[in-house]
Amino acid sequence: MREKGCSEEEILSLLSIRKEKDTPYSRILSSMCTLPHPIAVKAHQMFISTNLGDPGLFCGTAELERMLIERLGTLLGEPGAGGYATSGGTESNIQALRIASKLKNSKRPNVVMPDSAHFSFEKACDMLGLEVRSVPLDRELRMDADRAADLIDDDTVCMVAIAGTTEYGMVDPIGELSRIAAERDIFLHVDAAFGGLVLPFLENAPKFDFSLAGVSSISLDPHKMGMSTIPSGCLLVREPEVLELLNIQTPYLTVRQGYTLSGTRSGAPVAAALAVLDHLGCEGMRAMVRGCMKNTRRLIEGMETFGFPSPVQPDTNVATFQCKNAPTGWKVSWTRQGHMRIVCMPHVDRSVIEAFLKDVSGKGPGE
Ligand code: 0PR
Repeated sequence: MREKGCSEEEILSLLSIRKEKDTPYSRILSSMCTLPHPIAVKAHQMFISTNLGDPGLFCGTAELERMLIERLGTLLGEPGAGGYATSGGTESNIQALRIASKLKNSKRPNVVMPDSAHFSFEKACDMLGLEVRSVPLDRELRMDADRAADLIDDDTVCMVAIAGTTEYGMVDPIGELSRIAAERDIFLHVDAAFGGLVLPFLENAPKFDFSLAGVSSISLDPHKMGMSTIPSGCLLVREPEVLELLNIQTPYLTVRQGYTLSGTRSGAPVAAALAVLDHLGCEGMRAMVRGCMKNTRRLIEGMETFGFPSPVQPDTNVATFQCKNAPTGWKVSWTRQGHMRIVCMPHVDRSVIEAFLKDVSGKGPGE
């Protein structure tokens, strides 16, 4: 660290030089994050110094967190759901598995999850000493429910299903998995980190939420399709009491106990997430999601015309292609099966899609 501080001008110059090295969102087709909505930025700035780690000091911010959980619980079919704001899908998934493990005391606990599960579950299982039982996917890249049922035994503490897979945007057969979970008394965690703010706003979307009796908990990330600021995730549980299983004593805080994984937690992304949901309302969210799905279909149709078919028709706005090379300047990602993957987030608007397709066709700039 330098001995004498330097001017604000110098600092801002140092920062902007680095910022220019970042890829602009207009070229990022691989991310599940997006540009935050302007109302999210305003809300974030207002709450930038708040700490939900000591909620008694920030009662108003804590109220916003409760409002956010209530809005999302209602959206997901259970207005009385419990939950809290996490740093994202990883923390929510870890906490869900902690709850499930504590609910069922097993000496050799295992978790049944699809091959498509996000790598955060690998971290969670490693931390918690849980055996991973991977369920193969069917031809449409959804978890095979029969195979899942076969893998469940007396030591299964949790079954995981995905609503909007990271790589292919698919939704597992959660109705069927919910029936199996209820029948066999297994905790069912739905990872809707991505799809949780897509599916409720789509027509004819498959059911995935608390309206299915067997669903015990849900991860949902406002910093993905909620256009909130980073880091913004939420864990929701059907029965609020199960959160208390994670309680530890916090003697010198304004509250005596806490169940969150993080200690210090910014209230800024919480305010931002709530601001976007209330500002857009269901109507605005529907329009945003409809636009993303329309762009996804346009991209798939365009790529097919150029001879790059999609391996699946996605349930959400994640498009994948049998295509080996991306045109220069674009940031796409690749699935484990080697497909090109493009997430049609709100910043990937129609003009971005058309510019990308133009470059794929070889008629773009630089050709
Ligand atoms: N569950 C699902 C279904 C996810 O897709 C993700 C992340 C997580 C959980 C974990 O969420 P957090 O990263 O918030 O903890 N999915 C994206 C992915 O791995 C995250 C991402 C975002 C990656 C932007 C790259 C990127 O540029 O693809």
